[in-house]
Amino acid sequence: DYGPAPEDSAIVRDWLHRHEAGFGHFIDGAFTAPGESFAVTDPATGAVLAHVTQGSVADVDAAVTAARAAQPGWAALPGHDRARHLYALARHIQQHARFLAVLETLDSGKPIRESRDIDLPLVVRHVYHHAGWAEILADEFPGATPHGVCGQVIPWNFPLLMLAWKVAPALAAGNTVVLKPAEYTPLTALALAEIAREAGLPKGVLNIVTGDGATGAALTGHPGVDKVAFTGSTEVGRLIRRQTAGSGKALTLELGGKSPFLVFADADLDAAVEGVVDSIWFNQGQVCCAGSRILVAEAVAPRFTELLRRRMATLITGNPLEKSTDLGAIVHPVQLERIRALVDQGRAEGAQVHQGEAPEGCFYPPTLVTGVAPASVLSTEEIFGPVVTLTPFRTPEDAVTLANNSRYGLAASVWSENVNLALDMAAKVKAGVVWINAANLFDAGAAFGGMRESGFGREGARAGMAAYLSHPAPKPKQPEAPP
Ligand code: TXE
Repeated sequence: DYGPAPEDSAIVRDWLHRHEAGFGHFIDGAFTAPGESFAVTDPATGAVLAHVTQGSVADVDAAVTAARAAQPGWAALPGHDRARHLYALARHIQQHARFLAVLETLDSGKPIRESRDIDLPLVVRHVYHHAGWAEILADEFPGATPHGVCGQVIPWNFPLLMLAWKVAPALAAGNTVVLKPAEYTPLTALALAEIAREAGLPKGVLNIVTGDGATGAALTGHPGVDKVAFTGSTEVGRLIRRQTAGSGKALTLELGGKSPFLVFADADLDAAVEGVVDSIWFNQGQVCCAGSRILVAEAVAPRFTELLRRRMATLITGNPLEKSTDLGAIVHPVQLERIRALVDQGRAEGAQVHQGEAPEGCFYPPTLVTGVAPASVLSTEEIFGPVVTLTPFRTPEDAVTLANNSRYGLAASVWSENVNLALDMAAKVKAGVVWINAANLFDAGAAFGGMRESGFGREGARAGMAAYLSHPAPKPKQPEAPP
């Protein structure tokens, strides 16, 4: 039950109205005066929501200085005291969850159903989970110490959830943080800064600097940052790897994907169709681990394609604030153009494009593409939109070859009623995460991360905690690094 959305929207409108003069950064427990700024828009309507400061090198430096000053005191707190702060933060986020969900939907274009029922609950769960880690850290990682100051740069597809994934373990471990949200979607991070202050988080422990890629580069390159954590494009991940090489900074990268979705002949096809919906048509396909390549057993390919096309036709694309909406707006016109250009190129290469409906504006319909060659652009490029390819395979060996024919290795989904086959596939497909008869399941207690050009390092669970700590020898095992 969603309750009266207009009430929640009114709270968001009031909040935006209060900040009409623009947002500064959140540094050392206080907001700075707004500086040179850029507009943040609602992609569904094009309306300007707020003005946000473009972070300068000096702004980043002030934030890192604050984080450095706060770090020894934060790390010196007994684990249960850091836990107490994180429990308080989680409770305060819960209290503001409806406000944050509406704000997230306005800023990113994602359907309210997703921000309320998926993003926000996962955010809260993540903070609670890591509060628990803070309590048991000394026992679980004897001799380990925090890195110091973490510089974290996050993308726009799950603005608040990516913040929680990065901030919660960093703080639990005794690090302090400077985080830069994506330029398209900085608003929930700023709201969270207010909430952290309200929850009594000590000043300087969490700092938020807004801005674009230049601000991000100033942060990841800052000599006062000990650990860099980045989620975003493979291109920028590569730049950051070069920038930090030899600096002694710890680094984790969560980058792009082109994840296979394997449907075997004995699979529950109706369930697999719902799996596709949750996989590629979730968040308009702007999901790093989206199952963007369906590989389906030849024997059931015609029937599966038909079921999928029928289901696709029922999906509603439109106003993200409507609770019946399945696909909201694409985050930004630049991304919309990118999706369009890739699909046009695929069409020119001879692919058949089947589409649902979408309104005018920054929207893109759910799209199924058949007849794609394995080397074609639609089979290989991360589209980051609601576009999925479908390719039949003959044997399980063919399926593995097709699945692994990618420079990425983030996630995979295997559908079969034969558990031996499913487990065999899970071992053979090169992916950091493999779901069986499921897709896009996330939990703070399960590690997430990629191999190959999808990056390295894990977030969540024990491995995610370990990434925020310096360990006495032996060193934690590093997953396969990208070239
Ligand atoms: O990503 P960027 P963009 C993929 C997806 C998408 C494409 C482009 O395919 O279509 O990338 O999106 C900051 N140093 N993904 O251009 O540029 C930037 O300000 C430090 C997949 O928006 O990687 C933002 O905060 N930081 C992905 C963040 O990096 C820099 C999620 C991500 O932006 C920087 C997003 C620099 N030199 C896009 N340049 C996923 N895997 O989830 C930019 N940034």
